[in-house]
Amino acid sequence: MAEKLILRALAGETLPTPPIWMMRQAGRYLPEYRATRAKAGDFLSLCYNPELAAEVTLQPIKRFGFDAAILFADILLVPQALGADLWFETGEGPRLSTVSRAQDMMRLKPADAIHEHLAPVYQTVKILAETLPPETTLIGFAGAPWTVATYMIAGRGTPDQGPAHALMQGDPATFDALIDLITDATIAYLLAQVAAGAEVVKLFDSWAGSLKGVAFDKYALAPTTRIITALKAKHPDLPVIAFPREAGDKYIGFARTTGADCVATDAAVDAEWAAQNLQKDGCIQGNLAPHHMVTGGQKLIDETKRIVSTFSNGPHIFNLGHGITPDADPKNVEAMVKAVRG
Ligand code: 1CP
Repeated sequence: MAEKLILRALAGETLPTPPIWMMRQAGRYLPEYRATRAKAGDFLSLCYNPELAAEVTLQPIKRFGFDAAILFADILLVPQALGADLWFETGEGPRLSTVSRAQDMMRLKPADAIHEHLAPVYQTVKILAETLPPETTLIGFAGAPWTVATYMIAGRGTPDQGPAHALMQGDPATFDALIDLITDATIAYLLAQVAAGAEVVKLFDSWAGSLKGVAFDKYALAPTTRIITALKAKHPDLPVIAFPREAGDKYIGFARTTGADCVATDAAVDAEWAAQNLQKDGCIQGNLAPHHMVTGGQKLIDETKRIVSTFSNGPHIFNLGHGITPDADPKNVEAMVKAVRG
């Protein structure tokens, strides 16, 4: 049987204390991250520098003793590997060349052409697999096709994913071709991460909540199912975590339908409800609201303990409901870890 706590929880075991890691655990709230990023030059140079990317991946493990390390990279490296331009505007966020009509698709590369561009990421995974403490699980990841498509279509983050919805309605053939291309590229990318040493993979569908009804089934459920089916055909025992953020009622049955071993729940999901409706299908990850990492105090301790106790009758990985923010205080992270581990 697997010794690592995260692998045990993902295999369905109810543990006396849930294992813990944190979305965006390597990031700007840590002074040591900012120092290494400065050494690399900028964020993208850091992503493509295997030694430094491995270093920042390990920083939160050394500081907090988390049970999992998540590869330091970004979901937008896949569009870049497919041929999109990608840059980060300081203080604003990512910018990409856009896909808004059939001709834009013709400028993109085929899915199996991504590996040369992404080779440094696989090298980061390899370094991590060789250097992580034996009790720490290595998580690889990718963005889910819908979420990646929203950035490729709009060329940036959008509050309502308007441009992506417009393309879905206005030119469904181009939209479907883009989703298919990203799906194929994601399968190839995650298989390469697993070959390099990733033990678990996570699919981030950060904007799944803006897909309603049939669109959710077609563009969140179906691509995720296709990816997980392809991964498990080659690696039947590979655990997969799916994060259909803000999916609401659509969380019900998501793991069963897609084949995911675990669903990550956002902070809007009531833990009591999730324990009743979701945990019977497998492991739950989540779901402390990230603002507690900024505000701290007794509320942080009480909320942490409430979540741990609510999920204590089934398999659970403690995490935030979304990424930790740059204004978070590392002392609050320490307090959270202590509250989980008792
Ligand atoms: O200035 C900096 O140093 C860049 C900030 C930053 C970081 C630390 C970005 C830009 N990406 C990352 C790393 C990152 N991104 C990881 C690494 C591992 C870890 O968690 O420690 C992961 C897993 C991601 C995933 C990611 N990138 C998502 C999905 C998860 C989520 O937060 O919803 C998304 C949507 C992105 C896109 C992205 N990259 C960066 C930003 C600021 C954004 C959001 C852009 C937007 O919508 O406006």
